[in-house]
Amino acid sequence: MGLFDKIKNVFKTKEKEEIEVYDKGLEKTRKEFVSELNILGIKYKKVTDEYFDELESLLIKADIGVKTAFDFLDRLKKRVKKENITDTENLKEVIVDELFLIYVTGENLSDKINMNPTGPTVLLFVGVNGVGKTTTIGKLAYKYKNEGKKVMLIAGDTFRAGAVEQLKIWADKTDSLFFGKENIDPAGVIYEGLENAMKENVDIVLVDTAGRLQNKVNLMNELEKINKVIGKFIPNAPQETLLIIDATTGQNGILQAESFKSITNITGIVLTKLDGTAKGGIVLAIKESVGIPVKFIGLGEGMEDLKSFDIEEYIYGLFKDMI
Ligand SMILES: Nc1nc2c(ncn2[C@@H]2O[C@H](COP(=O)(O)OP(=O)(O)OP(=O)(O)O)[C@@H](O)[C@H]2O)c(=O)[nH]1
Ligand SMILES: [Mg+2]
Repeated sequence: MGLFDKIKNVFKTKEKEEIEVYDKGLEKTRKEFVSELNILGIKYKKVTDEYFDELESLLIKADIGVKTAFDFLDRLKKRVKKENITDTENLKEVIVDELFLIYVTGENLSDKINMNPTGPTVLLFVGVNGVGKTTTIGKLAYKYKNEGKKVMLIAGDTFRAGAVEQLKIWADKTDSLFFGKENIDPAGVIYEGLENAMKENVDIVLVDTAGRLQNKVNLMNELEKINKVIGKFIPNAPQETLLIIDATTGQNGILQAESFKSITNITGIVLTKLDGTAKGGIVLAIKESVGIPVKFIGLGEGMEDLKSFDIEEYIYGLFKDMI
């Protein structure tokens, strides 16, 4: 079965709510990208150089990244030649197929969360101001609680007014344990929080941090200190350091990913606010330009609007109207 048919089948085989979140969350990107792709197909009917030029602008507009767009077009042109494709109508399938390949080829990047088999799993959340760190932690607490796990949230963002309280609200909402103190050093809070987590036999610890990037050296030192504290309690922890990126910031998000990658060991990306943007192509750009897997995507503000990233569902969400 070709990928195109496989994706068509996604809708039949997966749970309906799962699909609906992608469907709704990617509506903006889909409306813009797919409807313009359809218009382009009608306008040209035949695959010409002009068609490719316009396709290129379309891809860049969807924020798949300039390099990704060029590579993609190169591959597409090769296939057009090899498979003798002349009608734009027949190209659609190849476009979906090639976009999928951008994501799955290359390095063997895992989108699974690395769990600690012998003790608490610690997930550390980093990212600049307002990208959705605290909200993502709340959503994940909800997810893990539903899976029957004992969850603790630790407020490592100790400086911004209201940050501790905001996380506490999420802990209450999701019936998770909570540890937080205002106006003390983040590493200190995390230390005390982990002491509690060990005592309470917690399965998953989600650690919030402050979003500051004004001073790279400070941030690097602070993250190093935090990592040391966490590693002292649990060998090999944090099991994951997840960088949160706001999809609506487009290429700026890619720059943030590169910057954070240079100061700490980022193991995965959470791409938030995909529901609020027509730049859904950023998922592909991040993989191609930064080489870090997207592990979760945020498709709304609600507790249930976080999904493990699934490339087939993502492609389905993008191309539903086309296939
Ligand atoms: N539409 C939409 N909004 C989101 C999503 N994720 C987070 N938000 C919103 O983004 C805003 C900022 O989220 P926070 O979780 O406070 O962000 P933060 O990174 O913790 O911010 P700081 O602590 O100030 O650095 C809130 O209004 C959230 O509701 C998402 O996936 N979709
Ligand atoms: Mg926050």
